[in-house]
Amino acid sequence: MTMLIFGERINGMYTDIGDALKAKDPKPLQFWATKQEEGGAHYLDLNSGPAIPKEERAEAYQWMVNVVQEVSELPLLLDSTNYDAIEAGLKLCKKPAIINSVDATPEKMERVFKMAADYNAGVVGLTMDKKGIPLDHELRVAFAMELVAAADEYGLPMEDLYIDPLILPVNVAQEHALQVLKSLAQIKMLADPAPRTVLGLTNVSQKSPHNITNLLNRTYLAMAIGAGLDAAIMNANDEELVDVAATTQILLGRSIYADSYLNVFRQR
Ligand code: THG
Repeated sequence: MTMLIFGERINGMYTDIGDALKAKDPKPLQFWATKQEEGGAHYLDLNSGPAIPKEERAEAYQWMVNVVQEVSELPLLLDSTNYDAIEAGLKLCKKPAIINSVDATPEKMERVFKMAADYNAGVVGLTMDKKGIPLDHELRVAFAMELVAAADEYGLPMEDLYIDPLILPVNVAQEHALQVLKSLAQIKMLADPAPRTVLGLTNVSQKSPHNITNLLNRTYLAMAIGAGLDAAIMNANDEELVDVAATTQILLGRSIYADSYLNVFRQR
């Protein structure tokens, strides 16, 4: 199974998308849906961000799902903390989607895992609870174990559970980067078959100077895949980042080497 690329760009934190959501202008969302698909994305993450007030989120979310599906056949990650908005979106998804995300709080896990069963969706499980994100990998892995147990209880197959040990910006939370790598390795040993793993990769370089953000993303992606990362919410239009993903698959023996392996990966 090749490394999965989840395109991050349809997110209201980007001003073009935030403005488009407020104006109900489909063009920027459709532009980025097509562009990320061309870059190599396997799924598209949809996050309305802070642009839309809470009471309008479900309707806005349905609009996002519809306009993106008009131009792209890619499956979607519904990225929201508002589960009514996610459920509204799930009703419209043409392909099995992934709910992004749930933390290890029992009430939330009940709602989300039941919803996943009802709509044949996958789930991203965050290794945190209402008290926040732990530093130590032991605590992250303990939350991962709770997510695995709940998925099992509600009948979600391990291949549909994506555990996210939560990478934070290295400029303000440097010590987390190594703990996340250790967590990835241990999460892959929690169950057989193992749950999948995912990160919001670009978090690592957030608010670092622009001349080093690409380098941070590319280097951390290679390290994380080496440790056990199966999927990343990432910039699908950084060609060298996508090439790093392809190269890891060669060096880990998951794709067969040919001098032209980059072209093979890009055309797949
Ligand atoms: N885990 C899960 N889901 C997530 C995240 C995660 N969803 C949201 C986020 N984190 C992943 N998506 C992004 C999208 C953009 C950026 C970071 C993560 C980002 N962008 C640029 C920046 O700030 O430097 C540009 C922003 C701008 O232009 O305004 O950082 O961790 N499950």
